[in-house]
Amino acid sequence: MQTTILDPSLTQTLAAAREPGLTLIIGNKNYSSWSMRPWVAMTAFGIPFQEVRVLLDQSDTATKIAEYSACGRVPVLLAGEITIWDSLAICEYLAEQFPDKHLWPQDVAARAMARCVCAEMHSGFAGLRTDMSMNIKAKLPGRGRTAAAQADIGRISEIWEECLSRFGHHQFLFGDFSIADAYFAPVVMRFRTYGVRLAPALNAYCERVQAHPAVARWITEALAETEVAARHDAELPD
Ligand SMILES: N[C@@H](CCC(=O)N[C@@H](CS)C(=O)NCC(=O)O)C(=O)O
Repeated sequence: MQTTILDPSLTQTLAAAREPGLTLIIGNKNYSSWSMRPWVAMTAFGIPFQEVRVLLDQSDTATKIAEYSACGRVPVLLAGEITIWDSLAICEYLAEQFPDKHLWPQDVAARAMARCVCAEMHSGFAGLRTDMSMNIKAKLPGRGRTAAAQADIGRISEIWEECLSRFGHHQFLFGDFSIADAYFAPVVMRFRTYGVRLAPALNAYCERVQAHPAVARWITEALAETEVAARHDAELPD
């Protein structure tokens, strides 16, 4: 996989990104939880792609993202002439394009629940996202525990317990690694940064997610980043 930091003045960069094959536009690995999801899914399932990283919180971030999508957010997947600008839509597109890789669980009931928990993550947990934003490098134990974040931690624990006991056979949420685990990987990162205490079975799940080669690689690359996004490093609520 090739990584490019985009300079929009280089018009050939966009042309290169439109070459056949898949190009995933992401933000900083340290902060961009939405980027982490499809990146981890693609890496975990051995789907080849080129990576373009756009640095968040820079004066030209919006201009750079606009080169790819009017949505103004990352991740964005370029698949030839097709542009997909939302993490869940990207994961669905990949599952459809690579049916033999089984990105969703194969069992119909497990797959329905996997889609529910991803949709719940995608549209909810605003407390966790606002008050305990992803910052892989940071160590902020005990911080960010607003009532809303605490309620979200409770609901996520409930989801994980149910998935692991009903479908996961105490491995990943639905047994084999799936989009659902990629979807909750940024939550695992937050729980690590903010020192969230969990039941032993859920701690063990977090360990397994962190040890997954795709997640471990994202973490290593996040830790190696030197760029800072001021808004993401801003003071967090106690
Ligand atoms: N619902 C979108 C959310 C994407 C999103 O909010 N991305 C953030 C980065 S994690 C972003 O691009 N923010 C724009 C900015 O910070 O300038 C998705 O699932 O892809």
